[in-house]
Amino acid sequence: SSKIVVLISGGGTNLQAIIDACTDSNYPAEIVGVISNKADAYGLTRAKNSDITAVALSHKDFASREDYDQALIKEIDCFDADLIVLAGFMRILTPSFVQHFQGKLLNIHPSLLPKYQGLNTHQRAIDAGDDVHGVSVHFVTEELDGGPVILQAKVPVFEGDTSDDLAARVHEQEHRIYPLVVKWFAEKRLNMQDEHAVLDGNILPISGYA
Ligand code: 3YE
Repeated sequence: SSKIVVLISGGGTNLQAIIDACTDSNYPAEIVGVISNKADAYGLTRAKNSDITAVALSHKDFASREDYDQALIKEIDCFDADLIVLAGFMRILTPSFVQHFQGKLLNIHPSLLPKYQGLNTHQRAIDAGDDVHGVSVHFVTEELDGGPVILQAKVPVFEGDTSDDLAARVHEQEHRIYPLVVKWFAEKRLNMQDEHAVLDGNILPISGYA
């Protein structure tokens, strides 16, 4: 089965969704390692609870972003991973990192990209008066949140929603669509071809999968 390394910075609820998916014997992937740039991330405990190798690699122990990303490359290469999944990993990756893992890096971003790249996406959707919001899984390229979109899920925005209300609604969708996209990749049905995500030979995103 395909070997996945998951990168986190925090609680790791998307990590847990993928761990749970992997417990199905028909699921075509296994998590071989979890790496956090924060030593106290609860996601590291989730990994250990499931007997997955958990590594803390703090960016604060390195002199530069380039040095940190080189150390991260070394660490990931030890796992011989087929796929690197960013799950609440809050670091901008250097061009050399992205090039090293070209086409093997996924991220999940809490907006309907290309809307609301960057941070505070739920509050920004509320402030804009959007009545639809959502989440995107995309391939990672050098441009932050700018890589080709693979799959999106939409949620309604209701009157009076707080950012936390909306975040909770979006999280439910994250936990559904991220394991699905990882499955496609593990089945070798999904790849990045120049600036497009391609599933079974079709350019994405196609609505109706999730
Ligand atoms: N890197 C590239 N392309 C991408 N990283 C992520 C997606 C993605 C990527 O598509 N090249 C927060 C925004 C980052 C931020 O500025 N972080 C700081 C560190 C903050 C901290 O350590 O607390 C930084 O300098 O990186 C994943 C999402 C990254 C969000």
